[in-house]
Amino acid sequence: MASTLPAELIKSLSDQHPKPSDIHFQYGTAGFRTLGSTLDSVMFRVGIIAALRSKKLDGRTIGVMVTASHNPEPDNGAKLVDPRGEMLEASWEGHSTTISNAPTSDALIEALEALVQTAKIDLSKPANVVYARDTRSSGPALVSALEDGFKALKATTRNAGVTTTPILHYLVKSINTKGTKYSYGDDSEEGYFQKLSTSYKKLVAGKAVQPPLVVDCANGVGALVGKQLNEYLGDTLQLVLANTATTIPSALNNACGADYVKVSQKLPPSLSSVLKPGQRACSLDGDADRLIYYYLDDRGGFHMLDGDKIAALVAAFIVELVKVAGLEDQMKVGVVQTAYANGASTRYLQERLPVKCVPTGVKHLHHAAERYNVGVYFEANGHGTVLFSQPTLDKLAEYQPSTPAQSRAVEHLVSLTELINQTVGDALSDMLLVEVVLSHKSYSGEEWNSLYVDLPNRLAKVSVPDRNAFKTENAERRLISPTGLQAKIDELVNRYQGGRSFVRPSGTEDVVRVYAEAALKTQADELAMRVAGLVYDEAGGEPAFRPKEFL
Ligand code: 16G
Ligand code: MG
Repeated sequence: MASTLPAELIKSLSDQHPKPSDIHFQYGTAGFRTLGSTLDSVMFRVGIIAALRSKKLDGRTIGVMVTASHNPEPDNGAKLVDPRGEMLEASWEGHSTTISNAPTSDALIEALEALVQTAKIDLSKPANVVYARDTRSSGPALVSALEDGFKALKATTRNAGVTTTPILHYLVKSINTKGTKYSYGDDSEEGYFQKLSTSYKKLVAGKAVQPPLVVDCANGVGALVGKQLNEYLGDTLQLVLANTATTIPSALNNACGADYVKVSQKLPPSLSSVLKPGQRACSLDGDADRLIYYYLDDRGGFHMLDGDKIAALVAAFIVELVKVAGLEDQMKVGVVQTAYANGASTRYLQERLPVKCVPTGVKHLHHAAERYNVGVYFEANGHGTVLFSQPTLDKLAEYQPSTPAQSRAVEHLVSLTELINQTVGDALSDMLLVEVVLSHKSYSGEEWNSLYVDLPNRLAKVSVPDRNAFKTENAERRLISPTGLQAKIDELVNRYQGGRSFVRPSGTEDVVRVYAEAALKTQADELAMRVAGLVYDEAGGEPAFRPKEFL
């Protein structure tokens, strides 16, 4: 290989971004994520890693997103995006962790040299990176550390500014497919808005305009992007944007946003004076890649429509279109869920199409969904999308329908492939998708909600000294370690009608998570509390909830 690493340049820049000696960093489920104030050295190194990853892939453009999603404002993080807009290849997660923990500049250079050797990176190749950040106040300083990393490897870069995670994924794929027959779209924010709004307008043409939709932007970047999308949509759909305070740092994800709604199963208090009974509303998270819908009934009762309900709505709609199009035999639709999927949703879906359960985390769902012709994947927390395989896209393009009904269904399917951001779950794209289905079916929130009745459920978490002591199998539905704990959980679960519960270590926080569902709400709460108690007894942790909550 012709070139070597510019060690002097790396060292002089690295000395300006020393690694804190007392912190061990980890590239987890969603990249690096921790307190923003500790991430300077990590960001510098992420810049280098992104450039090396691009060199490894012959100069194809790699993405870096600076965000901590639904986490509190003081947190921040970085996520690398591979050329097709998907998550970083798993083996590089380990490389990233190793490099982020090299204690000194010299150790960093040694670790980088080792990576160049083991991954067989040709340093003479170009490096291209596109990057963006969310609205967090720690963002600008962290981006400048990231840029020093790019400089250290003399990468060619493009700053996509403040934008959503899904738009960054869209840009990566669009840049890498530009000028090819598989062009994903124009590689600009405008291209994204055009693609989404044009396909939305095609899909709802001739339908009654949906009533205004309240959108809780979590006081994050979704507010900025939602405002622009609103303009592109014009009078085809009115978005009433709420929680748009992007410049008040403490407001981000605070008592609002998709995670707040999903976990607390409550309306964000800020919406209580905005939302009218029967009106649809949805919440995005801090980087706009999750979506949860809800509405209030006439008596003010709150009803949540989470990722499972979105999967049910969307999958049934696509299956119907495929059938009307006469493509049933050639286009197999399947659904991917995780153990968190409500048991009632799994039952509903299994009656209609194949359903697979995989471990938590987008990369697992995404890869499993790629195995279907049309793969619908959603996590209960509202992260998800629909993937159309390349042969499926080709088939849709070539297909000769024989009736007007078939032809309309095929046109709709083609427009759906454009409306849906297939690189990653995208709250705004998913929101338009939901609106399309509601409009086609003339469903109110209440009618959508009645597709199936959620089993009451409860999430709890327990802080433990070592979450790595908890190991799972069968897509996280059973514990294999600590030994004996699963048998105790089984014994408890058997005592509850419709009971189901599982325990898994979190991939993003130093806690163990507990999920429970049962036929009655009080029983789901009690089961979660008891299983959390078992975990606590086993691991000597702290239940991160007050038992009072369960009364
Ligand atoms: C991350 C994952 C999300 C998952 C969540 C689980 C990505 C991009 N995001 O946010 O899919 O649901 O972690 O968190 O993979 P946990 O492991 O702490 O429960
Ligand atoms: Mg997010």
